[in-house]
Amino acid sequence: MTVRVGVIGTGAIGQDHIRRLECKLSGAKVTAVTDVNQDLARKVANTYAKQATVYANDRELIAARDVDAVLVASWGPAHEASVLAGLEAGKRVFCEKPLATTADGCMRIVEAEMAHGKRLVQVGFMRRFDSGYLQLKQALEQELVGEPLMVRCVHRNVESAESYTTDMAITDTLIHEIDVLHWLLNDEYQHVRVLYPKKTKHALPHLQDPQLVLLETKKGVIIQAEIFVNCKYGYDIQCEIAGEEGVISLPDVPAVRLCSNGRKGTEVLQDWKKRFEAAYDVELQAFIDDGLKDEPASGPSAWDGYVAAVTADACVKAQESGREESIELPKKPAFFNTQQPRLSKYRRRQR
Ligand code: NAI
Ligand code: ISE
Repeated sequence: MTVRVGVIGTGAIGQDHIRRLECKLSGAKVTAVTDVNQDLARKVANTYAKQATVYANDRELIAARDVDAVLVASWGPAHEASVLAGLEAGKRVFCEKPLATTADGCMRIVEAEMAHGKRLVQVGFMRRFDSGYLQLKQALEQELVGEPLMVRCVHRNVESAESYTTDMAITDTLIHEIDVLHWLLNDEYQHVRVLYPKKTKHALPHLQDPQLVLLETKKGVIIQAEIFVNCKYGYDIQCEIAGEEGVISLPDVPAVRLCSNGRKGTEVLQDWKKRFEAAYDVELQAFIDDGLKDEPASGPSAWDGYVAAVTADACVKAQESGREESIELPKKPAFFNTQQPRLSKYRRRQR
């Protein structure tokens, strides 16, 4: 059996996902694509998915009889409408982050999915499938460092586009830390503060860069997250958790060690694409496998998308107020209590 996928948005990550569905993963076929830039959609179909039909818009693609599942990789503001239309048609939906650009929008998706009665949505929070984060999760579950007390993480990009604004440090960049850290710690956020260190000369006048986000969880863990999107030297993701009995950190990205011209070192990745390549493969295979088995979606849920949006809103408020802001969430509906499958399953796949 094959899950026939329709892809909405054929830009950077849309193309990557089409390629992995067609060439790397099993049990999937891209049968349809669309993009508001129709020339791009045709070009991408012609390059990576020759048998796919190019549709004029998301509605026509979602309605197509040979589309079992929809992959939303358009711009954030377009996500909500496509996800809701997918759910209305009873189709499985994989949606890149953000699930929707507002917490209310995410809640509308949560409610639509619950009304449908079966989990069909997976959000593209791929770090939960990354082998480094999975090892951290296992170490915490095995209590290797005892109770976690503090987390220090770093999210650095070489440079940001002109269109990148101060709030996007939260909604586009920190959003990955927001999702992965509460999952890792099995905890909930309570308060946030944002500090602006001295601004780098490499940031455009409208952008505050770097930023330090201080999140406090209900169990009292303090997370210090640095967002620095014009760091110049590379794409760098770090995470260190200090517990009562020791410290654990994300493993280094494997890279050749070069000794030359009196120096010893390794290259640093220049963008996000390679850093989480294996995690993107595994998250999408999990989505396809759920479809093949006709099981409820088991990856990051619409509720996780909602939690991320509520937390991001509080972080943006804290950016603007300069004060500590509260993060308040309603109780998680039992509908979303299904667990992500055993960690070992994903780790085996990434070896
Ligand atoms: P992009 O700008 O390269 O591509 C977006 C594409 O969507 C464009 O080709 C645009 O024409 C198309 N589009 C916009 N509105 C549309 C609509 N209503 N219907 C159909 N097509 C539409 O952007 P990129 O980098 O591919 O990002 C896409 C999404 O994926 C964003 O939400 C972004 O946050 C997310 N993303 C996630 C990453 C991850 O690590 N999980 C990494 C990069 C992006
Ligand atoms: C991008 O939008 C992503 O989602 C990447 O995963 C992230 O690390 C990068 O900083 C963002 O620009």
